[in-house]
Amino acid sequence: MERTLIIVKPDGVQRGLTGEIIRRFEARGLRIVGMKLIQVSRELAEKHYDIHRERPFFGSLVDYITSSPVVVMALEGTNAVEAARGTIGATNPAKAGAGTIRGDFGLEIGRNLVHGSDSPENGLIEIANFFTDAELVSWGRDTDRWIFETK
Ligand code: D4T
Repeated sequence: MERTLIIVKPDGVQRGLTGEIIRRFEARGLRIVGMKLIQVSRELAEKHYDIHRERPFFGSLVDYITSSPVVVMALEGTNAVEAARGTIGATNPAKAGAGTIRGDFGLEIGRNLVHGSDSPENGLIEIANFFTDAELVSWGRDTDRWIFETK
């Protein structure tokens, strides 16, 4: 089943929104298969944001994600990547719709609260960057058949 990496960024953790953010993904039906609070190193941040290395905001992006602890989650479900990005909202919170995490809790692009992988391929790569195999749990919920039609 498709997997995506979610990061509750430093502003989300500092503002006490971690529980609310996790709640939204759980309510959506996504299954948590990995979760931990970590301090991201500059090395890991630069690896995670490598695609943005040449962009003018790269430095501030790395400073931001390493500025305070984050909560990282590996989530699993049908169309997990697209579903999570819908729940997160547009990159710039100013343009994110009401009802999305960024639309409900954010104002600025450099404080956009949460990261979600942008493709199933990147989901697997990013999860492997943040989690060891031993930290990921394959399990089933008793509610899965009420969320996944094929279960
Ligand atoms: P992430 O990767 O954090 O989930 O964000 P998105 O997938 O929605 O957006 P992105 O990869 O295009 O941007 C990554 C990260 O960079 C910040 N950013 C982006 C910024 O500070 N200024 C900018 O102009 C852009 C495009 C916000 C998210």
